[in-house]
Amino acid sequence: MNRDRVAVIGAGQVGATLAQRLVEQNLADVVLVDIVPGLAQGKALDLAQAAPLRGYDTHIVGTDDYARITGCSVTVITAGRPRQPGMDRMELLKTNAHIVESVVEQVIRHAPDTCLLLVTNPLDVMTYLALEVSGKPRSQVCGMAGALDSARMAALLADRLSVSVRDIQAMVLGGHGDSMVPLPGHTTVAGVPVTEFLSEEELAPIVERTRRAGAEIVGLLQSGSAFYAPSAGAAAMVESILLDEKRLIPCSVLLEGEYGLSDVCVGVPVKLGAGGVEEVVELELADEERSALARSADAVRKGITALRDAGVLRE
Ligand code: A3D
Repeated sequence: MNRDRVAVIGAGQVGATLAQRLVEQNLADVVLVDIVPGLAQGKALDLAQAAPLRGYDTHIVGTDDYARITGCSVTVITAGRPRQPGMDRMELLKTNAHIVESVVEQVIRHAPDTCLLLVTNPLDVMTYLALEVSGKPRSQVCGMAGALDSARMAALLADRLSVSVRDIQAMVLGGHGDSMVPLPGHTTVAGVPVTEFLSEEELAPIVERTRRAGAEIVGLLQSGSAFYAPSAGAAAMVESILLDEKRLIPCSVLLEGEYGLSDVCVGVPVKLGAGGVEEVVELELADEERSALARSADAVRKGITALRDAGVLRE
């Protein structure tokens, strides 16, 4: 069978769980890559041996050889360090920039036509770096964060309102950090604005907990960061691309004047289909939401400037 193939770089918590989701959904064959010898091979073997029990025919291989990713239509990059308690995502900048730079170079060498999906933090800066290193158009390079942040907000709202998660459509824009911009005004419960169910005062703690959701989990785990919901966010994006679903998902993407911003990657709603990022969707934002998005973009720009100063990015 001529199934789609997806490369997942980094066989850690997020990468291995994503690989599991992709093969269990019978969505694609997976090539799992890690720099640690044996790690991707071991996890891939384990997942392949779960197939008879879970009933999937998709194939998975683990490797440390990038030549194996040739022909993969989508590549998800999860390689890099996660946060530890008390750490800001930006503290991962330099370490992860070197990892992402070398990973993108190798991916492009072996799968030049692949669509790149970034997960490594700090997400928006890594998406910008991957764009520059790969030389690909913005439609082929995007970052996963809005899917996760929106899911977190939706889960909190469903719990608060005691309704099905399936009926909540939440929207979180901005950089993946403390300055992210949850939009209660664009969040609905079965099509009804959430503001008709909850007052501004009742929504405020949900918005705040959404912003801090990643840190809350890091604090509880004590080692490593969230991976079930992040891998689910990446799987939803891969699915929308492979099946040409054209779902509207907030993703980190290079802005070229949309929302009054340019030369920065930040989370905004995009249409994801077979062509990758097929459209950047511009929402009507209230003045304070627009300025919150601009502030969030400034935080990302600081990271981009730090990489320029360190010589990782071109001037
Ligand atoms: P972890 O479980 O440590 O896995 C990372 C894996 O990357 C390890 O197995 C490493 O061996 C591997 N790796 C390191 N360098 C390379 C390299 N050069 N080539 C190939 N593999 C390499 O971390 P994790 O899976 O929990 O998190 C991975 C990354 O995703 C971190 O940077 C997290 O901060 C980030 N993350 C982002 C989100 C977003 O929403 C954006 C959510 C969760 C995690």
